[in-house]
Amino acid sequence: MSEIDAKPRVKTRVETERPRLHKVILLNDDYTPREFVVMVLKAEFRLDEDQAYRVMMTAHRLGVCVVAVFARDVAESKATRATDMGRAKGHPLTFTTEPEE
Ligand code: TYC
Repeated sequence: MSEIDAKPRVKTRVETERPRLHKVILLNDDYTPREFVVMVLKAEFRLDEDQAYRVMMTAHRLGVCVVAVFARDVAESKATRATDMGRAKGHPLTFTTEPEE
């Protein structure tokens, strides 16, 4: 038997990156009633009254507010569902998503 160990000594390492989380962002508009925004935030994002009111008022004052972060598919479907809730009542209420840094 040979004394030479011919096993390969090079290990391959696959570099994996954790998928980025995505923010759901609430956009202000001039038409959707405040109470309706609060209702949608409670229904789709499970915020309580106080959290929903604060998020709504932040978007109202600053133009945008991050609602929450999720895996990409969850963020996109929640943003679509929440936006559609407004559209169903004729409101321009809009939620968008963007990846976290
Ligand atoms: N700006 C709206 C109003 O004065 C209320 C509102 C708040 C709408 C936040 C959208 O994301 C929003 N009726």
